[in-house]
Amino acid sequence: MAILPILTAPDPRLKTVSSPVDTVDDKLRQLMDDMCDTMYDAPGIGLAAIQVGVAKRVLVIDLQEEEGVRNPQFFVNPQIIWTSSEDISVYNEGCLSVPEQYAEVERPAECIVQYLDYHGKPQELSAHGLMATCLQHEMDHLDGILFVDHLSSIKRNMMIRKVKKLVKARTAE
Ligand code: GNR
Ligand code: NI
Repeated sequence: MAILPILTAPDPRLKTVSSPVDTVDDKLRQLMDDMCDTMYDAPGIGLAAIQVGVAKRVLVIDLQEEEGVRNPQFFVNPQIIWTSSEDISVYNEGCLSVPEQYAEVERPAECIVQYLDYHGKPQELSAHGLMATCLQHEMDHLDGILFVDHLSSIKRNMMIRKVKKLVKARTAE
């Protein structure tokens, strides 16, 4: 178990297109466990491997709907096979790699995703609400996309500038 450092924008590594995982083995489960610890420590409701510098198509989500009850869900090589085209939702998103910045992002309200679970077993999940938003936010990370990339360049640059300042202030502490 380990808490890993989270990369922040504009770290170029966050723009990496992550590679598919070959096999879900103990080494990968170790990474998933560490990602889980890192997500709870942050705290956040999701984390993609690239946020801790590992360019693999792996993510963990725990919406923490029930207080004090942990329910991490692991997604290896996730693929969105369907998104709603009419039904769009707007959510005030944040990101651990863009700390303390929030903005409304429009995304399909529903999606269906195929993936391998913690044990390498193929699964399919039909998601709506926060789960659908979070899944799409995390899957964007696997393709090197941050939520600020969905905003105007003015808003994006402003947020990146604020993050730089924040990170600089933190390291000066
Ligand atoms: O903790 C997080 N909260 C969140 C809120 C709205 C939409 C997406 C998210 S994911 C974010 C954690 C994170 O940065 N995951 O990549
Ligand atoms: Ni994020």
